[in-house]
Amino acid sequence: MERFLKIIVSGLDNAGKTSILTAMDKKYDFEKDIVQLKPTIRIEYHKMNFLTNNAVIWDMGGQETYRDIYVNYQDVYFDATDLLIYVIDIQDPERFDNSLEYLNAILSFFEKSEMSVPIIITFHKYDPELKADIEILANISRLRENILDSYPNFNILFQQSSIYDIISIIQLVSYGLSVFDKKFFQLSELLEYYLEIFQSQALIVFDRNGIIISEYYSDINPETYLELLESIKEHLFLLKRMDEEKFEGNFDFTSTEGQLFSYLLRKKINKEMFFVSAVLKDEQKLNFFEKLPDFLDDLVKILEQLI
Ligand SMILES: Nc1nc2c(ncn2[C@@H]2O[C@H](COP(=O)(O)OP(=O)(O)O)[C@@H](O)[C@H]2O)c(=O)[nH]1
Ligand SMILES: [Mg+2]
Repeated sequence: MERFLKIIVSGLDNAGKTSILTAMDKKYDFEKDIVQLKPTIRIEYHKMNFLTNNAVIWDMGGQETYRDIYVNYQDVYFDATDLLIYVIDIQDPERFDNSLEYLNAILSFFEKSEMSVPIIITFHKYDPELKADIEILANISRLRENILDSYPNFNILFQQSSIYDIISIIQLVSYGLSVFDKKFFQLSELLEYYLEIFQSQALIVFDRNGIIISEYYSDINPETYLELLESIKEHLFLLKRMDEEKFEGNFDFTSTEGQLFSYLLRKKINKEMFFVSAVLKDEQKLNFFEKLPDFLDDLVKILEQLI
């Protein structure tokens, strides 16, 4: 039987929940369903496939009336939750307390019901131009510490996201799904190890839908990072096309700046298609191709267990 994972996206109204899901819909062609439960209650469902899992994502309204309903009928809404993604608008400090209260209502229910639900808290609207904003960064670390202190028994991952930073949205999806299988950690370790060996800036493994299964980046300065984002976006577009056109083979090209060289490789394992993207400096090319077969061998060993 097919198993559907239940993922809940929650947070105050205006936090950006629907925008995050809309950004994902566009990228991954999610199927969308809207269920009108009562005139006042409208929940949007987004369905997606990831490797062997199917997930249903619930977009929970965040207005006060909704919040009251969810809190009063917690078992109806939060029962059997596999993952909670909680969205906090990092540009709205006046509502931090309000948001923490709502988070507390949900987590208290999980605690009371003895549900160990993994949680991802994303500090959203962390737009690219805010990456060096001292106040925003201070608020993020304050909220983070506050939440970690308050809920020592929960497994909480923190993230920053913005709809103007598509990679952060992709990361949110990947982190969300990686919560479900420990092998994703092995994969991440493998990428970290080979990033060093290749002396590369980024190593990313995508599934056939362009969802990042795992990724690793080196410490890079913001300018390089932006350049990297551009080239990866190109990659994502390309691999989608490669899939559509049943194109056979690999792609390699140099980024516009001529500094970084990105390589995209398609790998079929059993019946599943994967894509590997590596971004590195031109002078590391030879070294990369020399060590690539070892990397692919190790990679296949882990991916085989995931499908
Ligand atoms: N600056 C910025 N605005 C955002 C971002 N995500 C959403 N918004 C804006 O925030 C507002 C509320 O978004 P919405 O998705 O409707 O929030 P929801 O009530 O949580 O579903 C809208 O005006 C969005 O355009 C973001 O990453 N950065
Ligand atoms: Mg909404």
